[in-house]
Amino acid sequence: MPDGLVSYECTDGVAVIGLNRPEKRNAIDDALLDALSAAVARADAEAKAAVLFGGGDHFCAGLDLAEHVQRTPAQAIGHSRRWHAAFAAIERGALPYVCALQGAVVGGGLELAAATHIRVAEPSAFFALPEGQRGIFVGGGGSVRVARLMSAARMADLMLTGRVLSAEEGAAANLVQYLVAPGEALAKAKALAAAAAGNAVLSNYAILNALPRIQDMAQEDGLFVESLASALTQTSPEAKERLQAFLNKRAGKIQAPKAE
Ligand code: 1HE
Repeated sequence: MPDGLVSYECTDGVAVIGLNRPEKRNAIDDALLDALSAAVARADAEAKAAVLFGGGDHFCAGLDLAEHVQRTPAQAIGHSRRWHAAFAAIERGALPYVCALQGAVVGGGLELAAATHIRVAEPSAFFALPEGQRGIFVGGGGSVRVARLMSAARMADLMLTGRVLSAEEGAAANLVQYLVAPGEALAKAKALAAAAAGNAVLSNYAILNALPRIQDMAQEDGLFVESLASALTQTSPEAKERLQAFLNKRAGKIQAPKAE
């Protein structure tokens, strides 16, 4: 895919998708959303994991406000539903997504990051939800995904007061799993995606699609679905081979983390 609003490359089963509108801080307009959806569909067809990053100094400034100011309420509903569909293809597809964050991760940018499965941030990353200040509400799935990550109480604090979280505060609030040195987020995200791409396909599918749904279930239902997912992953010849590889000492052992 040529480097238009979204860049795309795929190497060794890892698709790398870049928001490429740095002059507008990667603000998401309809054209960028379409390009992102096309890249996600292409990754689905040819990759085993994916990385999402923002070109320039900022991951994403959220919704393109210049376009949004023109929308009627009816158009705003349709627009929000289009974002939901686009982000659901990331969150509940078959590919693990890792995103690399720097600079602004705000509004719809945070909603997009929350649709990925692992978030890696550089010290420059900051998190905000300025929808209240702009007179609108989240519409890209944030009231579900961001609230579940950081809690509705913390999210309300950001939205009501305009509070901006630093990278470290974002990590403490569960928005970030990995904090890395300046300039290292993309490389770390690629390494994590490569690790996830090495897993069995059905295991990854269950991790992305069963695990989050089980959180929405009653305990007994969740345990039942867990057993079904466990049985499903076992049907794969890959599972037998991987288990046998460990038993035959062909697979690596788990290593304790190295002391800092
Ligand atoms: C934009 C946008 C945008 C920048 N829509 N054009 N999001 C926000 O409220 C965030 C608004 N943006 C900012 O606060 C700042 O731009 C940043 C902190 C992200 C970056 O600051 P800076 O100094 O690097 O850039 P800048 O000079 O503010 O912006 C550069 C250009 O990008 C400028 O356009 P130009 O033609 O004057 O050069 C800005 O107007 C443009 N730009 N952000 C449109 N968001 C599904 S619901 C989701 C709801 C939301 O996402 S609400 C949050 C929206």
